[in-house]
Amino acid sequence: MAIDNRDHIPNNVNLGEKRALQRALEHWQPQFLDWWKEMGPLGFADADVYLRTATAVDAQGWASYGMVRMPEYRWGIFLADAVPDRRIGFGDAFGEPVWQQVPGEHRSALRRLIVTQGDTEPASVEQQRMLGHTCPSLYDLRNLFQVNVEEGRHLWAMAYLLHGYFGRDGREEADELLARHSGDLDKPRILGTFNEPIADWLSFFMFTYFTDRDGRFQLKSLAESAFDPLSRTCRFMLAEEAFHMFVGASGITRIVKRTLEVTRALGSDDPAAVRNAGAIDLPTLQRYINFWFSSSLDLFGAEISSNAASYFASSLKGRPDEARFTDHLATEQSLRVELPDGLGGVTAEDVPMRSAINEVTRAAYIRDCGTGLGRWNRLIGEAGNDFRFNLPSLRFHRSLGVWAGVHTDPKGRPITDEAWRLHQADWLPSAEDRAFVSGLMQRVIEPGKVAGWIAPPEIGINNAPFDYEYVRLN
Ligand code: BYC
Repeated sequence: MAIDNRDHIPNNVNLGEKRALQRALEHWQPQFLDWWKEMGPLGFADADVYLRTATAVDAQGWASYGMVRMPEYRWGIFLADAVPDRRIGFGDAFGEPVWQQVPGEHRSALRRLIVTQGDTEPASVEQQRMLGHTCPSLYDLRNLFQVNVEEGRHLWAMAYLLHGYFGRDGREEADELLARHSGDLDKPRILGTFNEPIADWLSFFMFTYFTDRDGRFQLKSLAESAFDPLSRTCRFMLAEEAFHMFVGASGITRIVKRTLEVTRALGSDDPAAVRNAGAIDLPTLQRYINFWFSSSLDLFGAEISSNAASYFASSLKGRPDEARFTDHLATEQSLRVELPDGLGGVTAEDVPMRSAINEVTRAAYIRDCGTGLGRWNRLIGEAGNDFRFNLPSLRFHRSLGVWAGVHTDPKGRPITDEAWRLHQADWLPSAEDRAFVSGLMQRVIEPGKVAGWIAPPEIGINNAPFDYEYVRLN
């Protein structure tokens, strides 16, 4: 179904014929806009930004580009086309027709999943609120804003489900999505990573590489859901999400390139010399990787999780790309999961597959994270440098699950508290690293110019050149 952009709320869900729902969402819309004004990008409400907006969900229509002021962005409700005769792909209801309404017995679990997903979207906009003031180029500024407006749209996607399928509790939860705030001591966002500050662009690129990728895998798992409206909305969100990860992957690639250029010019990769020359040394990049990767690993939940087992059993949340698995009931298999042995070592346990679903999803995520590192390491190798990035062990620096509170080195070897205190600054960004990175963040807004710590992109947006005026600051 085509998107009707003349509607007050653009949508392809026939909103005009669902009067009560339309009224409820029209009531929520000004609250959303107030939230955007208060918590969205600070100071750019009047800027014209070269943004893509969805005008249809098919391959041609979903990316229309033009100059838009962010508060006038057409946030709407877009579901991927329904799959005819779609059947439930996993869990106890495997093979049955998917649901168009929420079964009473699954109502609260499903609402919890939708709220948790929805909570991350505005959280990320809040985390990135100040970044516009230190953008390395107009191209990057535009990409930040594209990511922000789309996270706002993903919030709309979840608010629609809450309003449309969960009655009064859903409306209250949709209000709460605008009331919690990232890092707020009294009303923080639900998941840990979304309360971490994103104070500099290096963190932004790491976040879009590692944390948005968690989003990709969670959305893939929710796209498998028996609740068809959730599945359809997640499938469309995944199309938008790809760009966010491109921003992260290409951003880090450009930083690495610039560091290698500086290293070549200096004839040295001494971190202090690289820093003096205004680039980010590779060991600092590794520490940022360690931080954002380990924080994002927590987002998959505990290794052994009765929540995950019951989501799977109830066909609410599957595994990413469920069709690739052979056994969709997952009642017979088990997965070997590593645990601390309580004596400073590592042991392993066979866990029934349904209870280990978070671990299966985390493993798929870790494999996917490796692709960017492979590319960056190739660039480093081609520059004749011996340094290589590594993903730390999944035991390293965890705040959630069986490894929470157990100190290990990046290889996952348990270490004493004393050794942790001694080496922490070698493995995670220190206050000094953060101060250095923050010192590099100077705003560059001349078309075609870029900050000294990052290389320009190879191509622009939608075939426009790099020196296109992607943002007009009015
Ligand atoms: N921090 O059995 P457990 C994205 C809670 S990112 C704090 O271990 P479960 C995006 C958990 O809620 C994707 N609390 O795990 C990216 C539970 O609480 P309740 C977001 C945490 O339930 C960038 C308790 O601990 N989407 O889209 O199997 C920009 C025990 O849970 C954390 C989703 O997450 C944490 N890290 O799985 C913008 C999908 N982890 O219920 C957007 C929806 C867990 O006992 N969420 N807890 O009060 C889920 O599927 C699951 O809630 C989780 C946790 C995967 C997060």
